[in-house]
Amino acid sequence: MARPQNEKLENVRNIGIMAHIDAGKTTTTERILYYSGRVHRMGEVHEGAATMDWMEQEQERGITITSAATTVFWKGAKINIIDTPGHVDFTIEVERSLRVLDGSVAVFCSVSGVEPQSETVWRQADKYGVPRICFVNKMDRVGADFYDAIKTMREKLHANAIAVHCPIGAESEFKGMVDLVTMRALFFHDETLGADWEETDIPADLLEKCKEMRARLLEELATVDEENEGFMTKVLENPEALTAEEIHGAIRKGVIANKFNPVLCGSSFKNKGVQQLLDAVVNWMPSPIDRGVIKAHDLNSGEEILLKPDDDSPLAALAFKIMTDPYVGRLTFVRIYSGTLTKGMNLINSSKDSKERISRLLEMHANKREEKEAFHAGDIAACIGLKKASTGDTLCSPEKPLLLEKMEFPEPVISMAIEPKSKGDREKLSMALSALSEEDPTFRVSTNEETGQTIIAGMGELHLEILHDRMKREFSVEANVGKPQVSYKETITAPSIAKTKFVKQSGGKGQYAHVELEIRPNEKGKGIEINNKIVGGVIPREFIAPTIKGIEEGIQTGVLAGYSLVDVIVDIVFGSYHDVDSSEMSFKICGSMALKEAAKKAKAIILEPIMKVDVTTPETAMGDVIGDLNRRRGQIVGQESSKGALIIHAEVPLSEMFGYSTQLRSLSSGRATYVMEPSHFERVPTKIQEEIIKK
Ligand SMILES: Nc1nc2c(ncn2[C@@H]2O[C@H](COP(=O)(O)OP(=O)(O)OP(=O)(O)O)[C@@H](O)[C@H]2O)c(=O)[nH]1
Ligand SMILES: [Mg+2]
Repeated sequence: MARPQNEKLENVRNIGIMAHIDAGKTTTTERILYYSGRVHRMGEVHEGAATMDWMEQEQERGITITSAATTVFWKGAKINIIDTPGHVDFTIEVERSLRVLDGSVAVFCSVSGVEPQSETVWRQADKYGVPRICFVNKMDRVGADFYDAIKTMREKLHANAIAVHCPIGAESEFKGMVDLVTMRALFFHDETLGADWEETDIPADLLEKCKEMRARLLEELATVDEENEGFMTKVLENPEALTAEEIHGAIRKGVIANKFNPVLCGSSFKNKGVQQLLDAVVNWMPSPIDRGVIKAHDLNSGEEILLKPDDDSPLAALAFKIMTDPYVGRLTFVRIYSGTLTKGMNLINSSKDSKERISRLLEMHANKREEKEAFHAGDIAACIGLKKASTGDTLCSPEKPLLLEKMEFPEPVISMAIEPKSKGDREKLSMALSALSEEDPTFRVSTNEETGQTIIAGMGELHLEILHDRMKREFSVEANVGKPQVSYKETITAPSIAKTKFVKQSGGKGQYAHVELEIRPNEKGKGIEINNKIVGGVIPREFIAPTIKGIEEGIQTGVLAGYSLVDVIVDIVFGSYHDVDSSEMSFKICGSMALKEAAKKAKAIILEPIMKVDVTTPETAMGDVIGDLNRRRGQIVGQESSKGALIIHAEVPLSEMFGYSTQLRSLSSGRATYVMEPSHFERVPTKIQEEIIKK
């Protein structure tokens, strides 16, 4: 099925909007919907009316919880936009979006500049090499300082952040901006909600400043693209002669090469600068072609291949989000890297080795949808009909099975027990838990072996609170939850082996399974790897999957204190079976026993989540704050002063952070604040490990 003309690949932009909480991502996206004609009324976040924040909980709390995708058309380009949440508990939404996007708009508040979560999302974008443009929002707020915001980007993010706008006025006097490429001033009309603006010469009092800023911009562009001698010569000899096209070309090149971050200004709430941001996305952000080829593993030849974003190439799509939609059921969002996806198509889910069929295809506008016959390379599509696909799975055609690079998910750090309020809720609860954990790879459900309790784990208290609330509203389940606890992990520190037999003879058909495993520590953060190294069919093929299932179950419950194991490599190396007595069940049990036996001998240890904590405090309370962090086993990793306050950066075990807000308030007479987010897992001190095991 041919691609529509206005959706030519070079005109497609897949972008994300990311920032610290409350920077104005959703408000900006709402304005984009309005100006591009997608909606005819502006939805305001604080009135609970934002189109993008469509979940009830989002509207009530005025925050984004789940990333939402939408598509708009602007100046001949098709822009797929994903609005992400800023709250740290929902970091997976940013992570999975960055994995499938080609570019990103980083939004900053003009008053605070770079905030802790801006740093986190910036690093995430670095990890995926996603090109970024910067938007300094909220120029209308008291204390707005465009130049200071840029300074913090350069210092804290090491971004090559250079202004392409010069704001006209600030705070309540913010009127618009000078475009440093065209050297024209833009004044927005409040009467038409910013839909119109007037273009004039640069006001006399800003002319000198704009000339300087433009010179700085051109100079930087010349160094970013040293190969373009023509550009460099013009910048040096006759900058006036440079055309807007030439400058746009240089900016685009710098952005796509990840060497340059143009900075725009505006106020989404006051309807200023959003159309210019859209122009920037079209002019400077990469199309899927610019992002180039991506790697895949060809399952027929076993070789690595490179995929071009080409409609006629073999299909390769990555599932990056599962959503249960109240109207259409299970939706799987995919990014198509190559090939064409059509309605009714039969597919292979190569990550799960299963067959799937697409029954319908949808283009999403927040939670509204438009039915489509086909999607093409470079597109983002919502599919209905996929039963088994989960986040990170590869979908491809049966003729050419291939596997895209895996997605990595952070481990949950907080857990709590959950139980149905009544017998009637029991079944509904387990359905709700499985649906919610399918949507969210950072939400895990397990059973405590000793107590039989169901345990849910997630990225923070807000995360679990929202999920608990969703169970009630979307699945009508009443459940009681326990106190939040630290979600520890276990791992091994030495290699070991197990030779395990599971034999039961009690008259009639018995049980027989024999599994030998070799296990060893995996690299930190690399997760679990289970390899089948059986040769000569000593364990027959049909018993391998149950054996792996058993091993996975063993991994779930660990060996020291019931916490799941991480970062372990397991090789299944040998075994035997019995013609009559062996069954899938006996191999599953044996796999689990063998794993536990091996792990017990492999010097297991307990790991605890360490939080990155940033405390902003008046200098007078500094000593007390640091002393207190030290008592909490915290490590101070840095400090800086910012606008008369001191920011202390520390790493502190999560187990020591319960009740911190109350303590911090009393240490600083209510003047200090803090934010924290999960950083990594670390071995707990021996004494504490003993206490955890005793409990
Ligand atoms: N003064 C002013 N307020 C703004 C501006 N943009 C957004 N806001 C307000 O800031 C608050 C947060 O805006 P959102 O758009 O929800 O921010 P967000 O980045 O999507 O927040 P999360 O999704 O929760 O991380 C809302 O009350 C907005 O009305 C702006 O340009 N100026
Ligand atoms: Mg939002």
